[in-house]
Amino acid sequence: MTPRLVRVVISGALGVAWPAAAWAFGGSGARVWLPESYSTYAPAIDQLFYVVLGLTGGVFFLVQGTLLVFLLRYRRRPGVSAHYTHGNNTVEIVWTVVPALILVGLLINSQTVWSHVRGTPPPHDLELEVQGEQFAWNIRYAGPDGRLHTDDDITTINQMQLPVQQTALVHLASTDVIHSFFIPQFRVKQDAVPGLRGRLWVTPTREGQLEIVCAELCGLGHYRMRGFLTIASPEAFQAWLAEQTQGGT
Ligand SMILES: [Cu+2]
Repeated sequence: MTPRLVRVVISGALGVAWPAAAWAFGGSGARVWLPESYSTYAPAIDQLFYVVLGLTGGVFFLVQGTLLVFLLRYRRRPGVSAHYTHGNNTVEIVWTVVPALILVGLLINSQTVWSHVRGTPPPHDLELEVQGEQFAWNIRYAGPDGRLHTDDDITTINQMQLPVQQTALVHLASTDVIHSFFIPQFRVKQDAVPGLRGRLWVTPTREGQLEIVCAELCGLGHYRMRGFLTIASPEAFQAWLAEQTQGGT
């Protein structure tokens, strides 16, 4: 196999990979994997995902391209005998050190994102509890006293509302089996485990209507365990909450 053929194979692989990547991650409308983002930390998580995907995708094409080149170049041919080679120390050091550095970089990057999303929550504007139950989401807001689990709590079933640009602290619980509280647009997915209290926070970045999904097979009615989330202006949220107070407890 000639060096020219090697170049053709590599540029061919890149020629396929590059437009595919541009289509998948580029401009508006060409969204194939991740749904639109609605939380302050979603862009950082997405960026990390795309960096890891780009690196592993690049390595994939590089390895497969090299495999193809070697298959063609060192195929059995009449009159050409195989020869023994022990390897190359320089190449081995390079392909060990470079991935190690990339992994350390990814570790630092992902740890930074992780500690922001799952570390100490920032000061919150409101606090609520989400309790999974076969097969519904019980939502509990603190009443006028600002504390959960008191007489003036406001409770709803499968109806959640959050004010835009305000930070909500969410306590997660379950009454029966393991459920998973999943709002893809927030990039939030966390198990609600009986006997444990989970905690997460979110600051919605724009108004809209989203769905709350249970992402853990939790029984026969798992398919219908579905809640609705409205992200509204702070005024509309307060009005809704007042409405729940009057109609509820
Ligand atoms: Cu469930």
